[in-house]
Amino acid sequence: PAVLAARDEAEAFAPSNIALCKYWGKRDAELNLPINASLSVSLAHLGSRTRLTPAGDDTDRVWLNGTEQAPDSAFSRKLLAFVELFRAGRALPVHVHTRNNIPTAAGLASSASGFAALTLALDQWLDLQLEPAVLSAFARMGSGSASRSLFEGFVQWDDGVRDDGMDSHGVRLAASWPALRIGLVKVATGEKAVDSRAGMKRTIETAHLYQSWPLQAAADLTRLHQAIDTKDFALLGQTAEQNALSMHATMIASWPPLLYWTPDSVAAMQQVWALRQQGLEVYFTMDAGPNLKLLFEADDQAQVEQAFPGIEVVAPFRA
Ligand code: 2P0
Repeated sequence: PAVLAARDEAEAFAPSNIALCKYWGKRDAELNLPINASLSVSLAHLGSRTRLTPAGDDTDRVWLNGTEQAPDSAFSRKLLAFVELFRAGRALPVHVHTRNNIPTAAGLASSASGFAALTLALDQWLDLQLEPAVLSAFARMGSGSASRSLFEGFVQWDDGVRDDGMDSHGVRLAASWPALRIGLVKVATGEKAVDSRAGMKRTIETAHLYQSWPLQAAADLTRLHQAIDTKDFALLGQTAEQNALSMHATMIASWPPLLYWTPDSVAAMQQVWALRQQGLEVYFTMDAGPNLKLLFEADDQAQVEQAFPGIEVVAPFRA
């Protein structure tokens, strides 16, 4: 687009999201095109807010939670490379201010909400007025899971068939589930040794078990749609938990092995299973890290909070 100027200021928010059917593996690493479609739920008010202003000092600068980031840091370089996709060589130096209100204690990744908020802010700043699906496809190029953070509620990220990836973006599902709750259980914080990008690559390259993953994901996607359509919470929870454990099985079967769990992660899983044996409908999912995200319904919130002190509970569909 022939954009020559930028607005004085643009600001946008995007939510974080938790996948019930995970994204694990790329068919194109440059464009972040996935091997399998995934399905997530966005975390309402928890996410990233990004503000863009023209750089008065003619220098690109980046702040995260109020702290300026070194220009040569991985964070700044990845973010500014993404900005460059939109500027396309035009001289529009920018100051980027990003804030995450995701409790750092929850150990949630912020790249999904961060790239989604940045995409929305860039669209405003450059007055591009791109369609949501196009914005989602752009956000995907920053970080795959960001394609899902463009939307609220349940979101499916389609794998797509095109080489340019323009059919691989998030699509919001019409369904709502007001009683659904997500509990963030902190097991450990701190940087992970192997990030998702490197982890997926290693799994694909070294784990034969990965061959079964696309089949698992496809079957789980069908089951999740059925669960959402019929409001079958047990089916939703079972499917999400089995999907997460299947993804982790492929990681563990990689070489060198990728085990994101700590003994405390396993203890928390066993506690979830024990609670289910006692009749409490609670399930978990896990991403490329040691923390658990619990799935349950509003009626069981008090019991879940009692079993997991310090849990942060999100109501994704509550206004
Ligand atoms: C997911 N994860 O579906 C899966 C489950 C982690 C485990 O999406 O390389 O940060 O930037 O496309 O999006 C995290 O991967 O990876 C992720 P890139 P991303 O939520």
